[in-house]
Amino acid sequence: MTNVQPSGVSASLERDDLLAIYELMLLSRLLDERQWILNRQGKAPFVISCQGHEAAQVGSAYALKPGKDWVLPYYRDLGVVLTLGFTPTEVMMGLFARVGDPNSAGRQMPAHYGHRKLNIISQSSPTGTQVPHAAGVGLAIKIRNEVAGKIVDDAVAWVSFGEGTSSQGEIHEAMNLAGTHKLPVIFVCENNGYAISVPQRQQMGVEDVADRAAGYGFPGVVVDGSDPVACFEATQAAVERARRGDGPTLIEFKCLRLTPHSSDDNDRTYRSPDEIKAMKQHDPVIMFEAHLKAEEILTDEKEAEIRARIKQQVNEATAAAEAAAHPDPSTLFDHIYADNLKR
Ligand SMILES: Cc1ncc(C[n+]2csc(CCOP(=O)(O)OP(=O)(O)O)c2C)c(N)n1
Repeated sequence: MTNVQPSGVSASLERDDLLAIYELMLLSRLLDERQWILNRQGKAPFVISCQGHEAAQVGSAYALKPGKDWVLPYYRDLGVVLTLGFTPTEVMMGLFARVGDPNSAGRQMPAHYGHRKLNIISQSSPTGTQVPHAAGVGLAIKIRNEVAGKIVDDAVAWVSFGEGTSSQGEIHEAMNLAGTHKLPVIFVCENNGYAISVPQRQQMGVEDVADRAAGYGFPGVVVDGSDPVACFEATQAAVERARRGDGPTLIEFKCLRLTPHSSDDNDRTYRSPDEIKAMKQHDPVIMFEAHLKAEEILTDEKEAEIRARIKQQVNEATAAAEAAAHPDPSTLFDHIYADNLKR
C-alpha cells in the first residue's frame, strides 16, 4: 500500500485547472446546500449529500475523459457527475423527479446518477451493486473493445462506494475478477468513517480499506480526500496504469461527512457537537479556497464573482426544474422492459 501525501501542486494541473476544480467543488457545495433548503421547505423528498467529499469527487473525476471512460458513481457523487458534464438543471430535474431527469426520467429516487451520453451508469438502491457492474464493464472493455454498442479503445471503468459498502460480498467478487484478469477498473472508496450511524471501528478489522487490494493482486492507495490535487494525482496514476493494460487500482479517499447521512437522518443522536465542529475546521472547500488564495491563484474579488455566478446557476436550475413537467403516467412502464427482445 502506498500513501499519497497532500501536495497542493501537480505537474499536470495548470492554474486554470485549479480554478476549474475550485469552481466545480463550490458548485457541488452550493447545489447541495440548496437541495437541503428545498427539502426543509417540503419541496424535495430526499437529499443525500456530497458535503465533505467535494475534493475527492472533483479531483478524481477530473482525471477521467467524459464520454470515453465509463463511470459508475454512488449516491454521494454529485461532484463527480458535475465534473463529467451533468448540468445543475439536470441534477435538479432528478431531485424533483421531472421528465428532464437524465438518470431515469423521474423513475428513481434522487441521486441515482446515470447519463447515457456521458457513459454514467445508474446504480440500484442496494449499496454496492454497481461494483460488479464495473468489473463487467472492465471485462467488456478488455475482451470486446466495445461497451453498449460504443467502441471503447483504451477506456477505463471508474466505480465508487463507501467504506461500509466495502464489507459486502459483491465488492470482493468484483475485485477478485478485476485482479485476476487485470481489468481496467478503478475502484474508489470514499471513506467518511460512517455507514449511516455505524462508525468504521464497528465495520472492519483494518484501518485502511486500501489494504485489501493486496489480496486481489493490485495496488491500494490511501489519499487525503480533502486535497483535490492529491485525489487527481492518485486517480491519474490509476488511469494511466489501467490504460496501459496493467490492471486495477483501489483508491481510498479519507473524506469527511459534513452532514447527516441523509435528510432523513439526525446525526446528533450518534455524533457529538464537538466532533461535528472539529470536522468543519477541515472543510475541503474552505481549505482549497485558502490554498488558492495563498498561492495567489484566487483573490477575494474573483471568489465573489465566482460565487455570484454559481448562485445564479443554482437559482436558474431550481426554477427550471420546479417549472418542468412531471412524467406522463401513460409512460410508467417505458424503459422498464426491453422493447425488442431477440429470441
Ligand atoms: C444492501 C443494502 N444494505 C443497507 C442499505 C441501507 N443503507 C443505505 S446507505 C447505507 C450506508 C452506507 O455507508 P457507506 O458505504 O460507508 O457510504 P456513505 O453513505 O457513508 O458514504 C446503508 C446501510 C442499502 N441501501 N443496501
